[in-house]
Amino acid sequence: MLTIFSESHRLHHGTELKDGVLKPSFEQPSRADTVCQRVISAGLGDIIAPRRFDRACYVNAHSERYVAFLESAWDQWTAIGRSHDALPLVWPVRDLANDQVPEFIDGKLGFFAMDAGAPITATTWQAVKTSADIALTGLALLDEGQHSAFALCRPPGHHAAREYMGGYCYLNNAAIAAQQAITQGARRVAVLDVDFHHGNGTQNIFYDRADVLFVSLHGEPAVSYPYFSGFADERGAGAGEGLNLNYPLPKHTRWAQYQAALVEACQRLRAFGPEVLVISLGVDTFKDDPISHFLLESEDYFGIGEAIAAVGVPTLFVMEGGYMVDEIGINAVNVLQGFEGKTR
Ligand code: Q9C
Ligand code: ZN
Repeated sequence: MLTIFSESHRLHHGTELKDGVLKPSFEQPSRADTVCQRVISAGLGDIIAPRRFDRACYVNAHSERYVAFLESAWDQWTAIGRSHDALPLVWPVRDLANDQVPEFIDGKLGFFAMDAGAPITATTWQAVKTSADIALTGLALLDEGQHSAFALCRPPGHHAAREYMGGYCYLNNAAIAAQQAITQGARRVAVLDVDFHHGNGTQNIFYDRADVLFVSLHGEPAVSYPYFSGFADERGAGAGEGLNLNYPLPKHTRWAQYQAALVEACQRLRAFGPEVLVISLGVDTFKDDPISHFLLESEDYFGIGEAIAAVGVPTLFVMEGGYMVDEIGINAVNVLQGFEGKTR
């Protein structure tokens, strides 16, 4: 399997609130480098650079005004003399929600964000754009006849919705690739999200769509970020009714319980008859992940790849979460090798 990777991801590293204190984010550059090293040491296949794509490829999954905001936020932030990471501090909750984009940057940051977990630095946009281009390059490889590809994206994408960033995510790399497949003529595309956290952004983007099935396995919202989405009764709307499937799982979920949900999810994916399958590949379901609470072991990740292979569709793997442990490389590559038929 080919891997698409760029060292440009190192242009992004920011801060986040942890226990009320601003600290370096768990979402660190070393993550992607660890996974890349494992791709090499496991002999997964060649590593190639991303191609460049036009910003028009990000619009459709996202709105024009949101992409324009991401491109210009740092300049607006520094124009008034600020130099630390740009972070939002006020949000349009429930009764305050309307469609007016504020003029001032503090208002814009809140309007286009779900939380303070997506800091913007001077070089964030360059890393974010390259991450989306990595996913789009992976999709192009499938078009060119590859049965699978690994988009080693960083920053991740699945919390980014049509019009907001959050949870370390800016552009939704998996959704952009899925949308590109549709734009290029695919009639049905499916996205399976196995990151520990609910893929609220991908759900938001495709919620009313009949041509994209979204399926997510994740920690139950009562005790897991992002807390306000990922319930089993969120099943899609309008033409997309029944085409959004959430599998919330309890704290301390182990492989047997996870596998049962995954196998059912994969049957639903297969029944939909997609021409392309996009996987939001997070490995923060691991027992030692510092911000999550499932208990998967490294060898279980072969089983995730095996279940995905049973769907029997050309598959693009897009890297999402997995934090601060040496095993993220082993676990991510175990999924890819499990997909290729290696079981131990
Ligand atoms: N103390 C992804 O895995 N913070 N995003 C949760 C941790 C945000 C995770 C609280 C987690 C976002 C792509
Ligand atoms: Zn996650």
